[in-house]
Amino acid sequence: MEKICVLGLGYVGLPTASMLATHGYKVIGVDAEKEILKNLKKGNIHIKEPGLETIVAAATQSKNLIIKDKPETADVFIIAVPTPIDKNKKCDLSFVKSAARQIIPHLRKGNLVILESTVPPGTTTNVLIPLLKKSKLKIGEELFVAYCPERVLPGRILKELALNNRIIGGINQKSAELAREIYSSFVEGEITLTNATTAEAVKLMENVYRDVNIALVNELAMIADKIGVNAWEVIRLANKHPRVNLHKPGPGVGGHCIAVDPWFMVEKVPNIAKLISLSRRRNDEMPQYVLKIIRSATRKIEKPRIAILGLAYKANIDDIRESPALKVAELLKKGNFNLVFSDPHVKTNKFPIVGLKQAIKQSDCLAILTDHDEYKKMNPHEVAKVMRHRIVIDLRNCLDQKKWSETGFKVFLLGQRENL
Ligand code: SAJ
Repeated sequence: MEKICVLGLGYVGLPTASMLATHGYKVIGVDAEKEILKNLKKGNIHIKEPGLETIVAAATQSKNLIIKDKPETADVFIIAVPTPIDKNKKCDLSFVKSAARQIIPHLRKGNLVILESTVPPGTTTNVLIPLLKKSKLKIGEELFVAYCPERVLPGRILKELALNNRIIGGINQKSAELAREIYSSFVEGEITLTNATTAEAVKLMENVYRDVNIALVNELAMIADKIGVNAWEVIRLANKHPRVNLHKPGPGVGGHCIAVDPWFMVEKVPNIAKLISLSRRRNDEMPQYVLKIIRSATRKIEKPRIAILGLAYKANIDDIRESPALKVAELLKKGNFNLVFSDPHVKTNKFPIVGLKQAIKQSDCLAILTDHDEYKKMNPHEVAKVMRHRIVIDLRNCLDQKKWSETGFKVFLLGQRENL
C-alpha cells in the first residue's frame, strides 16, 4: 500500500489526508501546531465542517491515518500549509519553505511532491524546486513535482473534495500523471493536466473572477443609490441574460481566500494587474459605505442602539477571518452608537456576543451583516414588539422586504435609493 505524507492539517489538509486514508493509502498527517496534534490524537477536530469528524475517526481508527509532528519517508508528500498574506499584501511562503525543508531528508528516488497551498504564479518552479534540489535527486526524473490547488467551499468541503473537477500542474508530464493517480482514488470530477505555473494561475483566477465580479456589483450598488434604481432588481433582470452572471452586493468580501488570493496575482505584476487591485480596494471600501448607510438611517436618533447581526464572513459558518462585519463593527465603535453584537455561529472575544433576542430588545436599528439562516426566520411582528425604533438595514438582502415594511419597519438595502 502506497504511503502518503500530508503536511498541514488545516481545512484542506485534514480532509484530504482523511480522504486518502479511506481510499487505499497509508497516510501520515503532519502538523506543526502542538494543540492540533493533541486534539486530533484525542479524536477532537479543530475545524467545524460537516462530516469531517466522522471521516477523521474512520481514518484514524483504521490506523490508515497516523498523526505525527514530523514527516517520515513516504512515496508521496502533499504540502497543504497556510500561505497567509503579510502587511504589504505579499504572500508569506515561510510555511511552504519550512515544509519543503522538513521533507528533504526523507526524499527517495521515485517520490512525488505535490503542493496544494494557494501561491503566486511561479512558486512551484522558482521556490519549491530549488529547495527540493537539495535532495540531490534529479527533478522530473528521480523526483516528481506537481501543483494541485484545492477549490473546496468551506461548509461543503468533503462533498466538493470528491465532486469538484481538479486541475493538476506537473513540472513535467510524468509528474502530472503520477499526481493524477493519487487524486483519482477519490476525485469523481474531471481531472485536467497542465503545467505547474498554469495551475497556480488557474487557482488564483477562479477567486479573482469572483472578487472582481463582487466589486462590480458593489459599485453598481453605489451607482444605484445615486441614480434611483434597486441594484438587486437590476442584477436579477440582467442575470436573465443567458451569458450574464452578476454576483451579489454585500458589506465587503471576507474569508482567507477571495479577500486574499487576488493579491498574489497583483504582487507578481503590480503595474499590469490594475483591475484586480482596484477590485480588491473597491470591496475593502464597502464597510465604510455601510457605515454611511447606518449613519443616514439612524440620523434622527440620539446615540442609537444598533444590533449588529452576523460577524462571520458568510452565512452559516463560524469563520470571522477578514470578515467585513468586523470592519463595520470597528468603524461603528468609533461613532456615537450604542452597539450590541449577535452571531449564532461565532465564538470570539473580540466582541461581547449576545443571543438574538437580547440583541434585538430595545434596539433602534438591526444591521444584518451576514445572512445566517437564523435571521431569515425572524418574525417582524415579534421583533417590532421589542424594538425601540423599527429600522432594519439588510446588507445581504436576506429578509422579505415587503413583509417587514408592512409591519412598519423602514427597510434599507445596499443599492436602493432610500439609503441616502
Ligand atoms: N460574497 C459577496 N457576494 C457574492 C458572493 C460572495 O459579497 O456574490 C462575499 C461573501 O459574503 C464572503 C466572500 O465574498 O464574505 C467570499 O465568499 P465566497 O463564498 O465567495 O468564497 P469562499 O472564500 O468561502 O470560497 C472561495 C471559493 N472560490 C470560488 O467560489 C471561486 C471556493 O471554491 C474556494 O475553494 C475558496 O474560495 C478558496 O479556498 O480559495
